[in-house]
Amino acid sequence: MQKVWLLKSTCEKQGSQKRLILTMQVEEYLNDIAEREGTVHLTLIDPASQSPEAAAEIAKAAVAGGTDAILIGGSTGAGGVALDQTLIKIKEQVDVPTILFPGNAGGVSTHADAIFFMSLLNSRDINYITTNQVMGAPIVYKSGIEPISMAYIISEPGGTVGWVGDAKLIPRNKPELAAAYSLAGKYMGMHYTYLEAGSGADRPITPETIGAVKHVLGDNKLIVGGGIRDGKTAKICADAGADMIVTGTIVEETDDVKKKIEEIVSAIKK
Ligand code: 1GP
Repeated sequence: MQKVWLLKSTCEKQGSQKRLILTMQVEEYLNDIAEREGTVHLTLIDPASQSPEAAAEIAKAAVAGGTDAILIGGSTGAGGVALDQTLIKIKEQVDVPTILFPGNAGGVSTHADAIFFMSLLNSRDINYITTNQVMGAPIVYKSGIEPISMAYIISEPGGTVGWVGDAKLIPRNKPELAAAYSLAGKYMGMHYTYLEAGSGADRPITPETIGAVKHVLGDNKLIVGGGIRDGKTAKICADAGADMIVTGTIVEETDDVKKKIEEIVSAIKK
């Protein structure tokens, strides 16, 4: 089935009410895929890891492999000109949504379609819980990019983002702690929950933790990322309750992005 998705801003420029009716906002687009296809696949591209042109080639191959949207962000060096140029080049090559996954307020760019507007709930540092959000919110407001509210929770091993975000890492064998944080995020009105093991983690979030979190979230969507490198692992996470799977490191490591993404996507879709 063709994915009907068109930017609201594009529609407004066209001034067409009819097109507006056909428009899906990014959150609705993701939720729709989760319902129809079982699981969403998101490809994470860090603007600090390659040139904007190389990032655009990765995005194009990932979309050819079946990814549903491109996440753009990173913990260090992922803002400014590199971020803007990466988004511009990616948008020249693909028509799936581009979603910011910011490490701080510097990770906001007006060139994206949406932003995971997230709070790192298990940080010890107020900067990652509310202060960066306060700094970034006016930019999001003025740009018109779509904010998608999200609870961000980092589990062991946590990687760079765990260190940068000063996270009180959820122990791998304590699913009830991850569930309690997720429930708190849901009760505070966050639509999405992202369980993060850290980019390049040697192991992903456990199925027990994913299952415990999804159990309390109910219809709220659960994103799982960090350390997912093959279709089999992605399927274990999806079967445990993940509505969306994020992979990033594999597109930096593989020689054949399209084939690798196809492997993951075919394992997690109905
Ligand atoms: C990192 O969860 C994402 O924020 C992706 O992790 O790079 O290990 O795929 P990987």
